[in-house]
Amino acid sequence: MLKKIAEAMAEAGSIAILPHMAADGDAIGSSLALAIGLSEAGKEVSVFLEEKVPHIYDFLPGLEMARVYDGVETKYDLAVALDCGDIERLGSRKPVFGKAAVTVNIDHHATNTGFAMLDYVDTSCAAVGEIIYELFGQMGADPGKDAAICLYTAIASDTGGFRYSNTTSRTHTIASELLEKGIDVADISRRIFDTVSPGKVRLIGEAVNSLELFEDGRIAVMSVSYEAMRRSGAADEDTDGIINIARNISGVEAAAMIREMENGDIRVNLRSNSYVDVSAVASKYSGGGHMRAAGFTARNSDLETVREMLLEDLRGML
Ligand SMILES: [Mn+2]
Repeated sequence: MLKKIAEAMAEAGSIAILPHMAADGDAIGSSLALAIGLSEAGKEVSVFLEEKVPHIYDFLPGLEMARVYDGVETKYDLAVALDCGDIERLGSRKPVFGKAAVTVNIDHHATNTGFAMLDYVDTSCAAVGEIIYELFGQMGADPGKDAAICLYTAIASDTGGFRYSNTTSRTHTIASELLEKGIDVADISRRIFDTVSPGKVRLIGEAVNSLELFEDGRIAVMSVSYEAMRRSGAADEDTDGIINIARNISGVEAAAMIREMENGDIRVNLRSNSYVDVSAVASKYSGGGHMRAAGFTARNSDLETVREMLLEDLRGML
């Protein structure tokens, strides 16, 4: 299938690349790497984003090919969704995908719904970045230093710096080959892992203050109201990774961060350490993800209701 996708891309003149909404390092890094590869192959490439790229990714090569989608419906020969478990993750960009002559879905989420003409879902890959690296091979292309920076960012992001259980020997092999391109690992790591905004530090304070432990400390829940979010001055992207503080507490198996958005929606991020399948909980509420990291959005609800609902689900899984 990956070969078929490479062939379809070779035949296409214009290609739209669509990472999931609230794009993370894997979604953005994979998208930019693919954009660099395809534009070097002479394709007309656009990366359409749902929101502005988080500042920590400002250093990535290829950003000049990316922009926030403005709603103008252009027909592409091929549109590819990256790191999207389902079509709803494309948000306002669904028409760009739907109108393309050929649609492609490249992902690694077990909950992927297979929504394209050409679906390639490999759940054994830690990051979509690994699949894009292989796609370069199928295209007969060699990633240069710029694409390598993007792919390394993608893979390092989704593996938490090669620390999560999704990290495989192949993950390291690919990373090793990316290092051969002369990328500066220390610089990339510092930018994506060790840089925080003042707003994020204040938001961490709010989240930690809200922390509650249940079931002898096996469940950890953090709840952040919109008011707390506003008070901290944090941006949406600043919520990234805060849930790990709860997950990392000794004795905790399942952690949830429940956050009230400006529009009243409740965003839930879930993590587990060894046996609770949080993707099953997320699926129940039309969300998705992986066994150890998943999420969903609850509409027409409130923090307290979602918290109660989740607690019941998580208790049932211990
Ligand atoms: Mn991913």
